[in-house]
Amino acid sequence: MSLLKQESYQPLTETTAVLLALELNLFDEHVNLTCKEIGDGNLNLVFLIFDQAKRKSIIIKQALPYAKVVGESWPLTVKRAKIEADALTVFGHIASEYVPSVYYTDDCLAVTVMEDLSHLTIARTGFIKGNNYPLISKHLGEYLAKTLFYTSDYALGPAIKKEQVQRFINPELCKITEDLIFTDPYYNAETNDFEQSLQKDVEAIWNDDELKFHVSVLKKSFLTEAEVLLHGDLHTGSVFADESETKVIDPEFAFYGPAGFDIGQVIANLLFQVIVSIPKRDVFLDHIETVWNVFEGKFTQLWETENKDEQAKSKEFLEFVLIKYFEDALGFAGCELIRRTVGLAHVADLDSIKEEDARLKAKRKTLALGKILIKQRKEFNRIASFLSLVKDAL
Ligand code: SR1
Ligand code: MG
Repeated sequence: MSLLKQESYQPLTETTAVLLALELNLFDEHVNLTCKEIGDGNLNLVFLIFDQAKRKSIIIKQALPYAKVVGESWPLTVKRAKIEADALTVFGHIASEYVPSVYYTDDCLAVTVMEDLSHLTIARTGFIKGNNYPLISKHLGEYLAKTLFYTSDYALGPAIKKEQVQRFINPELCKITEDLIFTDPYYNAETNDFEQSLQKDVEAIWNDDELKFHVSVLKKSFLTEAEVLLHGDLHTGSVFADESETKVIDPEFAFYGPAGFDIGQVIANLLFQVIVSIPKRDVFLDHIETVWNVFEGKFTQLWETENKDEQAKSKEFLEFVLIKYFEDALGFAGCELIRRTVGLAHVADLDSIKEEDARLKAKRKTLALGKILIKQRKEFNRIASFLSLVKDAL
């Protein structure tokens, strides 16, 4: 049976995933392959296929026609597999050192066959275990600068950029973000999921009109500002790392949106460790500072040397753009902090704290910091003043 000749979607099993790998000639004939479904994300199947004899392995990722985290009652098309494959290709050209290699994609089966990164660890998991990845923030700063500059009007020119905007229209996954990040946590939505003991804290959010105004402003930016091609879900579960290497995976939420969104997700997901990991607080504050400083330095260099818009090259305009990205990033980071505490999709940094009092304390700090970032994002236009606020607030 040929999986490649089929013209209809079917979910793979560990057996059919091996057949697909063989049919693609990614391993020698008659090889003995093992396969394990290892997906632990919210949406997809992930098969690790391994040739024990040659110690060679690949990943086959397949989109399911529903959100795995909820089940078949939340249908989704599998179009996101094409968005992810296309985004991996674009980001791979721009920042190959930080993106897994793609070997094959199939829009009908909704699969992406790619490099196995199991020699690395998911950054969130490593951080929770107490590992530090000294280069991760430098790498993420560079990744952000390259992907956010090279996909912008200033690198592509407006005509090609508009073609790219069209290619990456991603309404289904944008709706997930619009609902889960910008809408549901701010009213008594069915999708919300928070601890009973936080009821009063969450109600205070629902009743905070000033906060909801600012979230609407940020949501408007997410809905309407097609600045750059975003990864769209750049949390520490989308990053593999070790001491020397960093790879960004899973760009199925990619679309043209405000640059500060990806930066803000990185900052927020490092802030979870600032909040929960008291002995290592300074390590993660330093990581945040490095992400921004490396991003700013590299983005400035690209802006000055590769900008196609002569008029936009002025120092004043670059400063205006960077301040906007920074303020947006803090606002989006605040939204990420709140939604991971109140909304449907949580993070293990907080939920894995076993002792109830400590966990609730961490979640209350997360909510408080989230509110400050959203409401006061325009008050700190420098990374140092932002970091000193974080230290004071915690
Ligand atoms: C239904 S999907 C829930 C969350 O998982 C993804 O990784 C995104 O963060 C999304 O918000
Ligand atoms: Mg993902």
